[in-house]
Amino acid sequence: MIRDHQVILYYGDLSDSSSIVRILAECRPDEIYNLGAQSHVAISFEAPEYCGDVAALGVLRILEAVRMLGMDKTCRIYQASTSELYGRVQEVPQDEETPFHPYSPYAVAKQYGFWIVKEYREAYGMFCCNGILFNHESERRGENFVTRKITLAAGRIAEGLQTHLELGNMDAKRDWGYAKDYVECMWLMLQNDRPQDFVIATGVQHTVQDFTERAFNVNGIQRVWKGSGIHKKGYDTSSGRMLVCVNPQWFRPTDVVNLLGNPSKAKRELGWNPMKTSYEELIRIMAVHDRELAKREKAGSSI
Ligand code: F7E
Repeated sequence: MIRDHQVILYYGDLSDSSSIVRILAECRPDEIYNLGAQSHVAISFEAPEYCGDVAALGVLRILEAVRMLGMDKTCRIYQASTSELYGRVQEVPQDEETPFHPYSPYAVAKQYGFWIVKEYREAYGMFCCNGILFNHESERRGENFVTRKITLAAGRIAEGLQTHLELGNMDAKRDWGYAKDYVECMWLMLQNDRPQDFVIATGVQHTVQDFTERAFNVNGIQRVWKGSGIHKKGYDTSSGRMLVCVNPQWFRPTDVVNLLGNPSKAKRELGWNPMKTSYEELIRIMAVHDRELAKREKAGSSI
């Protein structure tokens, strides 16, 4: 246990029921937000069993611990579900009624989490909700997710610390929002009168290529694209240098390529504003932050 002003950190693990029960027994929380998972889709193909244990059974362990401790009528639970459940999409845009077709070990595990939350709500009357979150990004995003990989590379290339960026499928389309806004919506879901599932998205879609383009623009670099498919390359318009290319190493065995959420229900029933931070502003926040990191790296390396 670590105390840091108002926040107390406990050590526990979603694969370890005893730690979950111990922590909940000590804290007796009013609200639980389960954001825990092995959340990288590509890595779930490398460690599928671990991903299933944590992202699927981990949810069950929390629900059971809450029941065992007699907190099922007092504790509200938020489960981080995901747009990856739509996977090989059945319709565009996706809303709360769109059928699922999970398309990775991660998404299959998350589907169990989604349904077990629904089941405990109906079977035991527990206040538990799924937030079906579309991609939520920020300057705190892990470095191996595509948006952060791009903003970090754009900053380092602008500072002369990196020559180019290698990506996988640049045609994949995502509905990217700002994580800070999405956390507000998670909280609103637990303040609601009754437990329900909600799509949390912006309703705006862009390609990985478009995100890349704009992140470089924030850094004052304009590019021109040549070629297609695995031969697609981005060149600096002023120097003619190749800055972006495709490396099939980043392709996935099955990739989700057309995610676009319809946040109407969250807007209507929770009063949530999906456009608080625009796509352009999100990229600016991330790119400016990561340019600053690159500047510091450069200053450090030249000492
Ligand atoms: O990939 C393509 C890749 O890894 C986005 C997680 O938080 O959001 C996230 O899952 C797209 C994919 O996120 C690279 O093939 C191209 O089509 O940033 P990502 P994700 O897979 O959408 C959902 C909502 C979650 O629930 C997940 O936990 O970008 N892509 N080139 C690449 N992706 C990566 N990572 N790296 C590349 O070089």
